[in-house]
Amino acid sequence: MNFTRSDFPKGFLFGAATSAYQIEGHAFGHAGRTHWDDFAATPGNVIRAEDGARACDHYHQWPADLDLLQAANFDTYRFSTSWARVQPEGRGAPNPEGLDFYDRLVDGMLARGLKPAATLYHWELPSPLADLGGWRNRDIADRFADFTQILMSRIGDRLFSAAPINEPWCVAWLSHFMGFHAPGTRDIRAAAHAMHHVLLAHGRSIEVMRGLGMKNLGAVCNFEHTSPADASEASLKAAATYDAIYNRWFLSGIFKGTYPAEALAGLLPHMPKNWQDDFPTITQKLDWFGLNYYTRKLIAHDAGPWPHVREVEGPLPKTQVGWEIYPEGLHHFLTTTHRDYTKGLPLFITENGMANADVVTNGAVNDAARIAYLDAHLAVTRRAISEGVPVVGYYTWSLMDNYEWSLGYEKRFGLVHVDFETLQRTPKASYHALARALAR
Ligand code: IFM
Repeated sequence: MNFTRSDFPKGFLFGAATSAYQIEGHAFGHAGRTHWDDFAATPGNVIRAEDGARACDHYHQWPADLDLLQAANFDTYRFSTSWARVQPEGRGAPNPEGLDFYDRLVDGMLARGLKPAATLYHWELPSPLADLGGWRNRDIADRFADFTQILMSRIGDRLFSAAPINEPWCVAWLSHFMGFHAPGTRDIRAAAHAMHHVLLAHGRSIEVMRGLGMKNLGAVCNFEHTSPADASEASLKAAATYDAIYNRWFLSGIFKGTYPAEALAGLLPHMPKNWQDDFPTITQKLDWFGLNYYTRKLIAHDAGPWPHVREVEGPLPKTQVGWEIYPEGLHHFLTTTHRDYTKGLPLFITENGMANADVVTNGAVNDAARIAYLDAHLAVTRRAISEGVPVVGYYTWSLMDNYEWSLGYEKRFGLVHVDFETLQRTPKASYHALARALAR
């Protein structure tokens, strides 16, 4: 790595991130069924129909996984909690084993000097709630508030930070308009409802956590740098629409109490009733904001129906999932988020990393490409800090290879290699490089 801890401001936090369904093993501990189990069981949705039943078996192997975080000299660990593990039916009686698991996990982090950074929802919606319409149904916000109350009454007293929902764009747009993630819906009305309800649920959850006296509450959104693929007026407009749906909808909702005009141009007729009345709940005060950033997109005009957007393949080097490597995009979002929306609120980079076709050779994994990727993104982070952007921490995605949703287990984002036959963990060169850079 081309940096050490001392190149960052004192107190800057380094961590790694994971999520519940991607690592835990959902078949264990009497967790309830989730819409990802259903989506994966439907032919054509997920490579080889793989699901999160066993994943990395973190449910049993968590002490060793936390040891890996500690040995890498991380300060903090961003993990998520499974709604269906805590409330198998999505409402009603909690599962004591689920609550005990997260209780032990948080204590395990504290025992190792790791600050627990929790995200309540990272996509595994309990199936019984999906049956009721899931994110299309306004009631989900109240059910999510109940889940927040149950879980945070148990672990909220020991968390460093908490955020309700990971990447609302994926929860709403990717899953209800594009249909690439569970529930695999392709319906503009469902998408418009989900785009709003996900923010309403965010607001209700923040209200509950404030009510419990919790501190350091934030939100985590994902961003894709967007440029027009050509100089035509139509492609400029298409790129602005893409940017509004992907990057500005959630920021505007949370920090301005409005939605961008370019997105409402298509979604307005499909919005839930009286949606404007929910902004007092959605715009709850936050203590920090988290950005997940990986790549950029080139967007051209598409002649089909609204939103008239088409992705065009770009020329930059790509990761194992075909995403262009474009660190400047991270600098762009750090500066514009601070300038236009968060205005001084501490910012975290809550996810950043790359998929690479890593193989174990003689017990080692040489992922030089990942080291370069992390280095380049941390360099633009330092630049943003030197320009006055209040970035206070960086989490890399991910601690270990895991279930990459509809791409199954073959795309590897981890600092630690996981053999999905034996579940053996092998720290990669990037893990060792980070551990050296972060040595205290
Ligand atoms: O694996 C995902 C994660 O669940 C959410 N953010 C992006 C990662 C890589 O695709």
